[in-house]
Amino acid sequence: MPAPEFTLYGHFESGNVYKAALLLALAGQAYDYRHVDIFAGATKDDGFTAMNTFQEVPVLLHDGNTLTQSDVILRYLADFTGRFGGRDEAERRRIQEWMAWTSNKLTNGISQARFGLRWADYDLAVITFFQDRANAAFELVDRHLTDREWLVGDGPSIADISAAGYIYLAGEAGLDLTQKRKMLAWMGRLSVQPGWHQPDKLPRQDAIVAPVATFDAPDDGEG
Ligand SMILES: N[C@@H](CCC(=O)N[C@@H](CS)C(=O)NCC(=O)O)C(=O)O
Repeated sequence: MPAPEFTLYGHFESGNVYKAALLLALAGQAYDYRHVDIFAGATKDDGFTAMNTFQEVPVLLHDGNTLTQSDVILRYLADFTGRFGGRDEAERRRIQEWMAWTSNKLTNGISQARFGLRWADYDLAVITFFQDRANAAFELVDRHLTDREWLVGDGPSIADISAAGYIYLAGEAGLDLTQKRKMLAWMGRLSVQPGWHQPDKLPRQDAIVAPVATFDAPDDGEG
């Protein structure tokens, strides 16, 4: 079997890495995976910084391109595979709107509350601020899904993957989703798509070494 075309640098606790890994799986793309020990400062060393000036995971390498920022990675993969990117220009624009909003309100709310609860020593008021931000975003998503199955168009897109990818981690941010019925049903629809996997699939090695894992394309992905 030829080596996968894609290499993903990530950390198993990262929701942003999960988003990229999830789209690779849903689009049926095999990839090599390299663990970056973000808690030991591995994103700050010279080698990593030369690859990603933002000093963050995920990073995706493909065909001589170095992609950073999870939503840019999603757009790149959607364009490359011809899947999940929207059917026409109008849908593409709507998808970009959703991803910009998601990053600012929804992901920011969940990720900061989760970080504050799990790893940092934030004041309760700070955690509550970010939980409120996430809850307001959930309200909006739930309302938007009242009479539709997907955020944009009539099928799953990178807008859904970008938003739902992080919402799967909401429990770790102390957020309760039980009243968000439409949102839960939508996440359920995404989680039965061929190739879908939970956020905890990525390996837990502690050093950047030659690929720590290779994920084959899922059998049931359309490729
Ligand atoms: N806006 C970025 C956020 C990436 C991000 O926050 N990555 C975190 C892990 S979730 C990270 O690498 N943190 C390590 C660090 O900042 O040193 C994206 O969407 O990819």
